[in-house]
Amino acid sequence: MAYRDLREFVKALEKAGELKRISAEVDPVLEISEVVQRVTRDKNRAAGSVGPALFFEKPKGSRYPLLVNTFGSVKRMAMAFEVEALDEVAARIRGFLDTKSPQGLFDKIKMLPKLAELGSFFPKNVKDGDCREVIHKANDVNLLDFPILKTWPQDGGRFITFPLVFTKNPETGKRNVGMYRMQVYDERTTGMHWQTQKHGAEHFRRAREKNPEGRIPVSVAIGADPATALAGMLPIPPDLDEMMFAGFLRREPVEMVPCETNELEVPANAEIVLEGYVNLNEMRTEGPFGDHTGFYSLEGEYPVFHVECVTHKKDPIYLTTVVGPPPQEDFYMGYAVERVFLPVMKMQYPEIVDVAMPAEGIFHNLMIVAIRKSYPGHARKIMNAIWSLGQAMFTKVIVVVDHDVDVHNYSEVVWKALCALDPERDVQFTFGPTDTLDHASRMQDFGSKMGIDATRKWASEGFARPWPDEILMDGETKARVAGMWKGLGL
Ligand SMILES: Cc1cc2nc3c(=O)[nH]c(=O)nc-3n(C[C@H](O)[C@H](O)[C@H](O)COP(=O)(O)O)c2cc1C
Ligand SMILES: [Mn+2]
Repeated sequence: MAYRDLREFVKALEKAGELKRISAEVDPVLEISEVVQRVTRDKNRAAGSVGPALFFEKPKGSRYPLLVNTFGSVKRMAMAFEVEALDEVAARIRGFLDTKSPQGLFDKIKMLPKLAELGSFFPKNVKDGDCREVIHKANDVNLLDFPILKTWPQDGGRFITFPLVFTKNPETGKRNVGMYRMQVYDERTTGMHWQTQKHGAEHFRRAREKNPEGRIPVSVAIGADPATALAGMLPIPPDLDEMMFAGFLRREPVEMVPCETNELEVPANAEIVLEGYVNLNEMRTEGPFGDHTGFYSLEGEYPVFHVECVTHKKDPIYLTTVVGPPPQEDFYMGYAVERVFLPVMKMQYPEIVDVAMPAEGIFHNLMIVAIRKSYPGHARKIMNAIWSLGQAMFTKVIVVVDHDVDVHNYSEVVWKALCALDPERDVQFTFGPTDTLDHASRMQDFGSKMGIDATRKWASEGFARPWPDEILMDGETKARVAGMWKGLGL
């Protein structure tokens, strides 16, 4: 049975010993963020985790509780997807992909709706939902009722960090859901930080081409059952409905209710819903914001979201996350996405054995890829493939290693990759789109990338020398020493 809503997940986390309640009053301005940092950096915390989920019962200045660090461990991400291990989700996707094999990767991902159909995971429209228990309109709308965090000292203000931003493609009418941070300007206005390559930004541009003076409806849901709440970050193709994918993940359709004041629908089980619009001719300075790079992302011009109506449950839980120096909660959210989508990547590029994105690489800075190398130049081909693969296009540095390197063992990767390298020969530079948060690229959103071919070099690649074997003790000697071990007194 899928989690009905966020509070049911909170109960499950509490039962599993994965959540701590804080009854003392703590300020959402900086203090909660610092509490999260202390928990995250606690040396005694479990491996594969940034500490427990934290439920703040009394954020200062608000009547509503706040939930943070919810998904900050491998275990909690597995719980969110209702599996023992994340590989099970990957296996479900793989099982489906194996049934038919169309040509392109996108075709494959686009088949997922079929899977949804089979299991009837398509979102279901319903008339009413808990998210509408309380309705505020017009002058009654006040975002400051909620314990919205200011996370770092130089932040431009308070930011909503865990929203599901709903828009419709003005040409096809298809829904998109993205997780884009929103800076709170005042009671009824926020920024809308959809980066230029994201689907929300594309909807905005297409609508503006048609009618530059117009507006588009936007609704934002905060807090839902875990699979739905996480769906906004999924790197899936445009026009593939994230709510359908959430239904697939939770094995039950997401129930959607019509908004009160615009034509969009939102998850019926949402804790909080903000309804409104974005003007197509209005931009405003957004930022700075202490980001998941560990640095402040600079001020920039972004669209503005005008909130006309707020609905919520009687006692809404405000879901949020803190980003900052890695690792933080988002590392585990991204790690789960990486594991879940690996089979999709492998389907298109079967030579890929495994991939790893170390936390310090912030997803877009570093990808380590192990391949089963079959022909000259194979490592270069995989680099180019990754640079053209959805949001992996942002990857700044790709390191390609042979299949016998464990990409999750970073010390092995550093050792073997550096040994395999003739830098002038094996490093390749190219240009392309960069992540908006990359503050080093010479222009925002555009810059260079580097691929490192750290595979064994072959004669057919022009390598004229013999390549040495890795040192390994022979089995007979190991067995003999094992036999005498006790007598050695070591
Ligand atoms: C905690 C968190 C915050 C994020 N903030 C932003 C943001 O402010 N702007 C943005 O464009 N993407 C942000 N992202 C990444 C997007 O959610 C992600 O790229 C997603 O796939 C976008 O959806 P779309 O492909 O439908 O546009 C964030 C992700 C996480 C996990
Ligand atoms: Mn999308």
